[in-house]
Amino acid sequence: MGFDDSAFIRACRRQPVDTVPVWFMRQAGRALPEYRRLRADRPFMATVADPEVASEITLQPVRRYGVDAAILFSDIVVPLAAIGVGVDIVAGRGPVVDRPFRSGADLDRLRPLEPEADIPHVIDTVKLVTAELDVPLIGFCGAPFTVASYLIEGGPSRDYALTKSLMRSEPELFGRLLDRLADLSVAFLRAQVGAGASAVQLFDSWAGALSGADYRRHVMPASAKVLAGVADLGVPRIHFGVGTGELLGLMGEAGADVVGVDWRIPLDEASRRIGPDRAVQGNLDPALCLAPWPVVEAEVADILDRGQRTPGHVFNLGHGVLPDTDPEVLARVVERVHKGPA
Ligand code: 1CP
Repeated sequence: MGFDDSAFIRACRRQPVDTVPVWFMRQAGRALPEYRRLRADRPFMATVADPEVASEITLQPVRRYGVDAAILFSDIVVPLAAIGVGVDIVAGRGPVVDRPFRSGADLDRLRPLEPEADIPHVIDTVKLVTAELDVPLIGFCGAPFTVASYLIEGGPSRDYALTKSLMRSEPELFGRLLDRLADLSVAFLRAQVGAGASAVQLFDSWAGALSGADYRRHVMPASAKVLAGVADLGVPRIHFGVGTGELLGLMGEAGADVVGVDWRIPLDEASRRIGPDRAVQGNLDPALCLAPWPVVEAEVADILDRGQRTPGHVFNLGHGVLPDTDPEVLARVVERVHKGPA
């Protein structure tokens, strides 16, 4: 692997670094005018399916911000679409599923992913990107629970009522669904690493909606299966969720090398909950990036300071870049992070 000595990979492995590495979730996207220009008349899924355009979008934030890692331009529902589940990304809303998951019969619609046949464009995009990049590329997938929430709810949800109801009323079926989604995610991640990605992130964005007990019993086994399913590849595995203060220890136990942390909990306290054997990633509130620079700067400095009291720190936001963010502010955040703790 060519990036073993990069700050990003070293921090993920809890090795000493000269400068704290930084990247941003959703760094490719609507905050960038050059992204909006490329997307102007292209539907999301068509953009993902075009390796020339998808690779350009992946590279844009690396050029603009000077971040220490790129993340593939794709989406957590791309593998579902690739196996024939009717799902589209609707502008201003997110993933919308034609026929939501309701019963055991719907399991048959979730066949295994065959990457060479089903997602050749993703493999080609990774190859194009990694040929250009001088920083590591992060591959990613959705965690089984978060992907299941879209399948069951039919789209974005506030309360995950149908998902939680199925989880508790038909735990066996829910477990089989998550197990299938885990297989899909493993195949998706392995294809990305096989084509050149140097790290992976498992996005369990909505796991914070669960209690620790429900997470441990109904969700953790499938996420652990995904993380174990790529362990032999030797690339760092980042495990991220939002509102997961009560779940951080379990998310580490699920098998991650790095646990992503949102802004609701101080980074050093998060690390204490996660334990000494894992690095942490985070945790600037993306909303603060819209505040005047002195506010942002003070927060970045505080996070860097707390990061020194963790076994390894990758600087990031606590969730994705908000569309109204001034790209200039993110560039300044990168510069400030690279200057290091006071
Ligand atoms: O720069 C990057 O981070 C790379 C690209 C990326 C990633 C990692 C996209 C592009 N999507 C994702 C993952 C993803 N998709 C997650 C996990 C990360 C997170 O929590 O933000 C989730 C929950 C989704 C689902 C999704 N796709 C949503 C959220 C809807 C909800 O439930 O609130 C949305 C809006 C999308 C569409 C999407 N995916 C990516 C982009 C740039 C967009 C917006 C496209 C558009 O509006 O035109």
